[in-house]
Amino acid sequence: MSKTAFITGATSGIGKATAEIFAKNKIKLVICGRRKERLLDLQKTLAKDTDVHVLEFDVRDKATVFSKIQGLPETFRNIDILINNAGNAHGLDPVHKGNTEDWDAMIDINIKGLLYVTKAISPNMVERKQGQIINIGSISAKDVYGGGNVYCATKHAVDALNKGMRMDLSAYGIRVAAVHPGLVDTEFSTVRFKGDVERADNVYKGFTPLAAQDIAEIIHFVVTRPQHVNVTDLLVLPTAQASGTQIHKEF
Ligand code: NDP
Ligand code: 8X3
Repeated sequence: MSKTAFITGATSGIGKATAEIFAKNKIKLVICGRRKERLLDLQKTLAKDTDVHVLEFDVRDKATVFSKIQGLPETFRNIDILINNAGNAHGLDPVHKGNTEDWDAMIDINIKGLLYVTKAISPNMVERKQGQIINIGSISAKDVYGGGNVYCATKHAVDALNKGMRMDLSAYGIRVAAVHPGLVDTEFSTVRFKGDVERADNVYKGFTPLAAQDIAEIIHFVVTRPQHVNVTDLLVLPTAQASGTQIHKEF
């Protein structure tokens, strides 16, 4: 019987690439995000390979997160794989110049949103004694760079939650793991720099960054290990990136 995966942040980047590779491998999908048109387009593309249900919501909206997940149709209600991927950086300001709205957005999306979705889905996994949760962290969960203050703090929180969730859920046969990417060329920097595409493109110049597909393939590897194998914590960097702060660029 095919598994069902629930992917947050499936409208672009890592989440979308993961949906694509899961679909090719006949995993049923619930794809989520705020941009409904993109979700519907993706549903149309992937429907040739698997069953896809679209769920449009903002992970910050607690009531909607719970009502949408509780309202899933019967055939999509038992989630086997949760990919906690939705998230972004907002701004790169030093702390004394920080924009408190950016801070709220990152804390509310990257930490609280991930928790709401997990709380809405994990009780069913516990009841069925079956499930796998992949939390998308970051090199910023392990390292910190100037201007990364609050974003890095949210990803350090994801790292801690990943360990804590595993402690809470392993007794029920539920696998919890984190994949921590380095620089991946997605819409991430465009969001961080509030639509300044030129500044965003510069982040990925002078070296070969990871592509969303690189991370999606690794996520697929993790979820296809046998039940007794839990790949708990994976840091995946572009070869040119040695740490959160050291990237070898050539122009
Ligand atoms: P993208 O900007 O391409 O994708 C972000 C996704 O998150 C989108 O689908 C977006 O959907 C969704 N999202 C953002 N805010 C919300 C919200 N409030 N409610 C619901 N969905 C939301 O970036 P990436 O693919 O790169 O990022 C995915 C994850 O990977 C993030 O957690 C990020 O922190 C992490 N990461 C990224 C790295 C990189 O270098 N790119 C490196 C390490 C980690 P929509 O806007 O439609 O709601
Ligand atoms: C995204 C990678 O280095 O911009 O988490 O924080 S980085």
